[in-house]
Amino acid sequence: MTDNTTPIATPEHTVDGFVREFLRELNFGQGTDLTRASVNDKYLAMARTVRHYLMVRWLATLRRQYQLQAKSVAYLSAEFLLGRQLDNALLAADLDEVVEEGLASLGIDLAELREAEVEPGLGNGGLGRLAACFIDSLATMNVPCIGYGIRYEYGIFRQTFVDGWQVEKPDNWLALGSPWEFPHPESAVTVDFGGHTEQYTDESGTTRSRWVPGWSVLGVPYNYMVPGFENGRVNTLRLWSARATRAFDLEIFNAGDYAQAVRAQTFAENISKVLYPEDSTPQGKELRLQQQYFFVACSLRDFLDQVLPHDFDLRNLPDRIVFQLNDTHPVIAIPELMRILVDERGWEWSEAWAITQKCFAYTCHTLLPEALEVWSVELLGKLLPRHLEIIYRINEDFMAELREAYPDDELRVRRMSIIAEYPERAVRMAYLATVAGSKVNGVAALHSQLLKDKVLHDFSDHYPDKFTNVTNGVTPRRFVRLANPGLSELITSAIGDGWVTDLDKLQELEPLADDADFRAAFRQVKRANKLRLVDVLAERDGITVDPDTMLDVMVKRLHEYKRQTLKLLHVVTLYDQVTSGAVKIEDVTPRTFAFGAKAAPGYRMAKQTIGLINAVGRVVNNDPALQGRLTVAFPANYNVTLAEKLIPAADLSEQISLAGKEASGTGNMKFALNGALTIGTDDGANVEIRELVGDDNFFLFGLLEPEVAEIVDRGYHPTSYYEENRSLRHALDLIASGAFSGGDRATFEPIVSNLLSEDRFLVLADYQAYIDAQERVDEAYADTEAWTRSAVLNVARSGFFSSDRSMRDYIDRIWHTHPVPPER
Ligand code: NBG
Repeated sequence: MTDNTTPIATPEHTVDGFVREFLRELNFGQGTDLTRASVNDKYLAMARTVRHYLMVRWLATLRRQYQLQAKSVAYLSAEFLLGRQLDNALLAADLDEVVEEGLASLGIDLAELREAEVEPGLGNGGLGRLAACFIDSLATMNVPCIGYGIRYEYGIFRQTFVDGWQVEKPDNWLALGSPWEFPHPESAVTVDFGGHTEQYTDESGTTRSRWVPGWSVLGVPYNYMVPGFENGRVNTLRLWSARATRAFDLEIFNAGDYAQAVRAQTFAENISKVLYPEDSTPQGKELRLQQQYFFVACSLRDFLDQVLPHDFDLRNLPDRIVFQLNDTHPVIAIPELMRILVDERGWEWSEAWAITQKCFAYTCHTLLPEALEVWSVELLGKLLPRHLEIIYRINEDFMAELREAYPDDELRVRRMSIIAEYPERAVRMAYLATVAGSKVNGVAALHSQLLKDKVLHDFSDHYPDKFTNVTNGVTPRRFVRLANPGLSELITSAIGDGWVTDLDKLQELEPLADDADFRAAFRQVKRANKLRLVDVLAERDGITVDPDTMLDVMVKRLHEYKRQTLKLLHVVTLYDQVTSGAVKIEDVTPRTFAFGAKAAPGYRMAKQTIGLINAVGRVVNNDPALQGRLTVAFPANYNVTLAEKLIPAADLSEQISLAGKEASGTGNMKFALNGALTIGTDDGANVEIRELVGDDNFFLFGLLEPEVAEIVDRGYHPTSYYEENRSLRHALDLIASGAFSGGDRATFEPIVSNLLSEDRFLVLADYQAYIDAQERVDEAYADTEAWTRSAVLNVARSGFFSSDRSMRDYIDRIWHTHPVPPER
């Protein structure tokens, strides 16, 4: 008998094998031939061919998981910022050379096809990219994991500049086909919304509540491969797309209104139409709540009904799964599991609660109070009436528990209520997650400490064992091995290639920091990376960059707390010093200031700041007095693809948030790993980077978190800094004078007056410390050998920031899952 569970064979891992398969895909899959094929045809055929090489592994992984029923992680995340897929797949399957050669033999340039891939921008920034790094690490570490999220039809907007101002364009990433996904419409699940609840009496005479939904939509799963690095494992990422149910439009159609029926379809499909472009500052929009419930309801349904065997006893659920809540976006999964167990399976409340508490863990990603999601009771009750009842019930029990623990402290009990009463009655999702989750973690040591001491202090007091830290990490596959092939080769030639999956091995580079030849080779790699970037920026943006300048980079979302304006004040100060004659241009270190940042479309101050960066850039770049020694480069539409080119070329990494505001940062890690030195505050993961790389190899400046708290408590007066600091005053006056806005004083008035009146993130208080630190940077940079030594030490000492290490920490402290090596 043939083994019908392995019906396919992997194409031959040779140039010929690849070429045959590729041509077959081009002919039979794309329906064209080499003479007629467009670049997109070739790209799609190649991508599908590469997929074939991973398919046997994927099916084997699924089969083995079904047989073993090993405990898995379900990573629930509203965002997965994947970046381009092709190179990662080639790396995982060890195919890059075969494909390059194979294509070349047909007269096709792999580099050209690469550029045809549109990156799936299904995330805003750090949070979504972190999710992508985590699933990469789990696959590489052989840990069973399924990522669950939303297949947004439009990802993060494409940023363009018009006269220096941000204009958003839709990101129609699916327009030319999406070869990395596998749709499964036959496995669609139904998700209900709206309606009301009603009481009824069950067979045993107990009064129970049930949900009578008002409308429903279908969730269609799209599967993506998540290949481990050369280890034979391929995990799954399952993203949900919304469709109208048959009943939905038929009902209306039967009523005779065809146009209305089509509109109904649009209404349903809107749920997965677009990613909300707010980073760290959610807005309480109904559609966003629909998205959140939509994807977790689909995911729970999928896991319980499709992934688990039919006879699975849900009392054992915690042995089989842990649902990791990536921030509060998926927290509605908690009442959803309760509803399934109590309403659909008829469990007792207490039994259901005991199991639910063991199945969830929550990661908090913020310290900004405005970023802690709340949903108004009115909205939640309208959209998910039964879930609201369940949340109330959870809260009732929780309040009773608290009153028993703190009989004389009603104030505290109310403070901790999952339901806020002011300014409107609303559900605090972070509190719900903390009460229900088995663990709560922050994303860097300082952040986790501040969560315990401040944001969730009452809770950490009440549940001391729930709180833990897992410092973020980044995948060395994408951000070193793929993004920086030159450095990868250099490292491998020195210490072998084990570092790709064991990043602590980078420590072995440490002695080479003192080896002049190694340093020279290291500098050569950096220079080659700069030259590559120069080409990319010229081609992509028409920007000219001089590779012989220090590349000083600040790339991240535009947010006041991250303080792009502080960086800008440094640029304006240098400009002022040179143009006023206070400093001779020959004495200025030639620098290119590279910015990359998207602003949330509704965030006015952020958009103003983008306008100001471009305005300062225009003046600085065109001033002959600066002789091209100071340049501002602000390519539009910063994304993962551009990050992979920018980071390896950087000399200086700007991580200058106000202390106590950046939960972790992950860009900071990518720069250090690629040999840039950091100028940074004592914030987020900067703290750990500095501890590891050493004070001599890091430019620390600025107020510490407790100092910030003290100043704010005392009452912060930005004008006093303005009055007392001459160069700060000059810089701000210059902006206010219209020097960067064609003499128009009104254009950037909001930024200046905001800094002078409120300055919520203490830009002015940290200004002088920042300028001083930049002078230390200049001095250090002047000593090329010493600078290179520091850069090498940054690489050698940053192995801790691998997301493989983060995953090990999650496994040890939170998930208690185990690797499952593939069958050999
Ligand atoms: C972001 C933080 C970053 C952190 C990432 C990943 C949100 C809500 N938070 O500091 O601002 O690095 O999460 O943890 O997007």
